Amino acid sequence: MLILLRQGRIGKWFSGIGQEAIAVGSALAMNIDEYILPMHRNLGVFTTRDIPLSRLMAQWQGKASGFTKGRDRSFHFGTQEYKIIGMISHLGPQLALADGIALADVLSKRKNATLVFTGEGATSEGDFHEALNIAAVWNLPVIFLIENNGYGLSTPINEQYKCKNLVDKAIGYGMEGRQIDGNNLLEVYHTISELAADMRNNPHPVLLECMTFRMRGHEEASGTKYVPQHLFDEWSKKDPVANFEQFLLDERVLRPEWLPRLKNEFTALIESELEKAFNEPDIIPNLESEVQDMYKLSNFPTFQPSNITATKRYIDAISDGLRQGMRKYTNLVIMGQDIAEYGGAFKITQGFVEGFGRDRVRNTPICESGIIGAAMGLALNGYKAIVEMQFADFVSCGFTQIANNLAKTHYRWAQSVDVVIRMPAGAGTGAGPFHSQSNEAWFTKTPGLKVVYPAFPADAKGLLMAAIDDPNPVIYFEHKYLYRSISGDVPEGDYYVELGEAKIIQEGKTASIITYGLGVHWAIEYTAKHPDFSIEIIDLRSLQPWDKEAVEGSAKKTGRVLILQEDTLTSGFGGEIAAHLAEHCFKYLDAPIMRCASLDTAIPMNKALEDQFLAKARLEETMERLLNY
Ligand SMILES: Cc1ncc(C[n+]2csc(CCOP(=O)(O)OP(=O)(O)O)c2C)c(N)n1
Ligand SMILES: [Mg+2]
Repeated sequence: MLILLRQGRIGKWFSGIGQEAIAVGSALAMNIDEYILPMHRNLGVFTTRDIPLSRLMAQWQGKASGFTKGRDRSFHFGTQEYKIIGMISHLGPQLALADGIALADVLSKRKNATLVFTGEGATSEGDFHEALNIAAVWNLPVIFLIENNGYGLSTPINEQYKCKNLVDKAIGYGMEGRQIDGNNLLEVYHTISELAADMRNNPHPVLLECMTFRMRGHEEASGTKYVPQHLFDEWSKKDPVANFEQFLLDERVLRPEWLPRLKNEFTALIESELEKAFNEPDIIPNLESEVQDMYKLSNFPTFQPSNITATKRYIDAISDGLRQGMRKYTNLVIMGQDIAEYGGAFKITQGFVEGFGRDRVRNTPICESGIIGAAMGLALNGYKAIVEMQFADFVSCGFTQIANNLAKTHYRWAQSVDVVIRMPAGAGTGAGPFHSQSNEAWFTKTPGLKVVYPAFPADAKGLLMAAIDDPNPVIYFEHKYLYRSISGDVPEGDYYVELGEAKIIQEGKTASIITYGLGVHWAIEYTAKHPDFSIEIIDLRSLQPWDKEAVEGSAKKTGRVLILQEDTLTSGFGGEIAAHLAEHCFKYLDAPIMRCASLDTAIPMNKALEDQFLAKARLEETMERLLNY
């Protein structure tokens, strides 16, 4: 790899020279059907699992027979075929995925262990803490393997952590910890074999610190000037490959005269596999598949809506949808803070533990990132997951997992991530800056996510069931103010509303109000106050994908459009609709497209201030301007 790099024939390369025993020894010790989640230096995991070298080379060269169709580099891919789940660049988020994978094994009573790697540098990330804590609290059979190679890029360990040994942290999590010589292949192999065998029968996590050294730069371009020479001198004596070779010679497993032949065979194999990849044609960009592969294709379920309906509050319709989903999919797991016996902050899952058991209705520690990561792990290992945010505001703590892991996985390596994030959002309850946000725009601009925002009980149920059914990550907004303030007829049994379909709430001729969530109710209130105006109200219901056809149709019909959103004005979703209409419906418009949104401030707690903040305060005035233009 170093030669190829110098020849400019491959891109970035993170060398594992000096650390080979860890990747190879641990991969040999794990059963072939057990998941391994390696990091950027762990070539040995991939070769030990017998992935053809030509495919690895093709991956690094961005060729079609690699694992990501040229979309991601180096080891940033997963493969179910080889039970390897590769990292995203952010390092730490990888760890919680192992929790979810292990949980799926435990729930389906498979006696498997899961192995996840981290560098010592990434143990400073909060994700490390969250993942270990979850695994400990839930007794998950995960080996958290720290490759302590002395440096995180240029940062030596004394600038990375203060404790004497990283393995000492195991005590704090209430789990077993071991520290071993990571340069001794046999020690790695035997330790992992023993730990895995133990946890297969008696699920529990272990923290394993493997002491080693990085003999090259972080990646080749960054050099090693910051590493004192004496460290290289000392550690080169402990080279794991040379020492293992000597061991085999001493034990007479190998004969010296075999060595040249063995090495020549490997060299020839590597060269021929490399040529295969180089001879493969370059990828020809295909616009359609690039866009399409962001999501897994999903089919809207065929179903017969029941004629029997019941009047339900918005909140009860959500519970109904959840319950229905739990009945339909026995592999569906709900996770969230206080959702089990306590029933959740808003009591949406009250009674669920009695109905579905604690395995599937899981209280979690307070760790949004770790739990969303665990949800992804469940999805990788055959489950479906719903994560309840206690408040939508707290989703910022899980942002990397959503925007970088959930959202990008299908595009990167064609793995769907079947996770719904429930988001109790919105203002109107005097809850202040951190319990009131309508933060849909954080997600609508991230390709790979679907985003829905129901305004009525029936849609709340139908969109939730459709979100659960959909194999892609769906961010499901539910408005707290609507929970107990509105009721409506909701069909019993299975009920789905197609993602991406808007609804005309009322027809009109003079102007259109395009809105969603609580905005729909403001619009209805406005038109009720002005029965003499002929206003059309469109409830978007879904924001990603959104119903361009319905919105364009309404704009063409009325020629005047007001976009009403509860979110703050700047860069809100309404801006996207306005831009789209300006581009596609300009000639039909009789007035500028107007936006009515909340103030560009944080959300205040005091009722009078909150009322002033909310878009509703400016609805009359904005409509007047639109109608009089
Ligand atoms: C969240 C995040 N911050 C910073 C980086 C940049 N970065 C990539 S690898 C790395 C060092 C990682 O050190 P360590 O975890 O010890 O792994 P090693 O490279 O030594 O194997 C850094 C800082 C990143 N990829 N992600
Ligand atoms: Mg390191």
